[in-house]
Amino acid sequence: MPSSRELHHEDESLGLCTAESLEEGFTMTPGVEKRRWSWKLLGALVAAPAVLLLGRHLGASSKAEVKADPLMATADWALSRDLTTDDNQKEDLIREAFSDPSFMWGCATSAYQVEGAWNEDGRTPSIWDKFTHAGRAFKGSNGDQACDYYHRWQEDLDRVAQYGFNTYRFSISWTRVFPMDDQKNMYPNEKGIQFYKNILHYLSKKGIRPLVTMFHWDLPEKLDWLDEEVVDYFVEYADFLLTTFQEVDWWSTFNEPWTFCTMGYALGLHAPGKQSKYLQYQCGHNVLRAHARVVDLFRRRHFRMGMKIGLVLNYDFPFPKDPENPHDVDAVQADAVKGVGWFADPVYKGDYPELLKESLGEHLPKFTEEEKNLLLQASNPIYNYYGLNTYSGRYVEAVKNHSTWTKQSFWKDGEPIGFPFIHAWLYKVPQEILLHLRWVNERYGPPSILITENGCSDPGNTEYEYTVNDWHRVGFFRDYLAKVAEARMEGIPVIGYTAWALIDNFEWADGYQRRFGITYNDFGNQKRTPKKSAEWFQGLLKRIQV
Ligand code: GBH
Repeated sequence: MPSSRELHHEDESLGLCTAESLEEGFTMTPGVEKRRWSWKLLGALVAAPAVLLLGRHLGASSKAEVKADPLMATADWALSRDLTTDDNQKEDLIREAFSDPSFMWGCATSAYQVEGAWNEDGRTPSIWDKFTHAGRAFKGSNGDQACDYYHRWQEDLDRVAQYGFNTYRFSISWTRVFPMDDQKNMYPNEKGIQFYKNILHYLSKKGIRPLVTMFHWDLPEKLDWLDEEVVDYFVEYADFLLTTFQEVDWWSTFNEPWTFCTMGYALGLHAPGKQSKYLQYQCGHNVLRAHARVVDLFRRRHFRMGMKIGLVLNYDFPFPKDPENPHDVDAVQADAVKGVGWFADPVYKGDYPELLKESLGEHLPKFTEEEKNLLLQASNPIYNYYGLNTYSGRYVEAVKNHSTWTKQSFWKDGEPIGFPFIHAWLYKVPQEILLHLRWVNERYGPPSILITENGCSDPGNTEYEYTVNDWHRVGFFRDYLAKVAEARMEGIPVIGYTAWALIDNFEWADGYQRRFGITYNDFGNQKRTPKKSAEWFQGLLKRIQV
């Protein structure tokens, strides 16, 4: 991999990724560098309308070369959009809006997705070991080795530093540090603890702030989110973490309860693989109880000034399928209340939203008065932040003009809502992050918002050359960040942004077929290569002087 000096040298041409370079990501024609430079020069000289025309022309002339790509029809559509705005202006905007040196710039991983070493040094199995060993992930893949980060973490953290980030988000593997025996007793595991101690020590040496997730889906195999006892177990585990890792100031309890409850208990596509109509609400209920109790414990026993604890919620903000239809417009609100409000209303308002109560009736569990009070404490502005994960945009429509029965889709009139990275769910819609931030800010007024995940996979093509020259990802980050910049300028308290992910990793049910990293990983020999997007971040962060 290039040394930091090589990267530094190269980044001179990287901070400024033009529309054409993005286009090159799709065409893969040689001579990228030269054309990019001339484009840059041109861009500096001509006015916006001329740029636009030229861009269109370039887009059209490259059509023949990319015919073979099945994504071309839509890629062309997405590019014509990208070419209508000036990338340099976006980067100027980003630099201006994020000049505050205390802004947290980071990248992220999660334990099961990168660590491997699934049965080493006393780690006991989690529901994801069980699920993948039963062959439930893509092509029977699993996280047994993953990125072998358990043994290679140091070179990976060197990269976090080299790229210029001041923050690193990762999760702790519950059963590595606090395994469970056959009688369901949990006990500290020295070797597992040491692994994270080493990481924390190394990060502190490098001046990188750790942002630690207690739970990113790898539940001990013997537990189940449907049983109430899981709440006590989680509180005991969290108490152990807060006691053992006092060097950590920034915590989050859960990553994406919507996802692990819905995918794990309604759709059955994630561990533990159950399918049902309503069990996800039982899961969510126990997660919320556990969250409230852990924050209470944090407040009473572990809090020092400057410490933070939050919940990380995912959502992709929708657009009305027919903006002229008021029912579709209302459907957007209903969708957001059902998607975000399911978890955020209890934390910021002390109970589930009325809409959810009405539509689910007896299928939605109820909080006791005591639980409601405890939940409200979880959003105390002294330590609370809102952790926001977001990726895609969607259309929603009201079914039979009934705004609370919503249906989602990604296409309209034969066109996708944005460039499709994963047809099932990931489309590039930068505007959604702005609408999403506004909605969260207005409804909950959190003291601060931390964007804990944002990023994209490769759009189908996983060849090495294409994957490493990931201009599509540069374009994704740049466009979303420009929207976050707008949000900052509107006064929305976004205090950090951590890109998903530091490195290509085990993408849950999708196995290794989806690469979300800014660092390429060869899963055969575990050799890492920084992608263009990593170099782009490095250039950007150098200019902002993080
Ligand atoms: C995040 O989830 C996770 O936190 C992270 O671990 C993961 O690597 C990353 O995103 C990339 O996926 O398969 O059509 O049923 C993002 C939210 C919610 C997106 C569930 C995918 C499944 C859609 N995810 N969704 S589908």
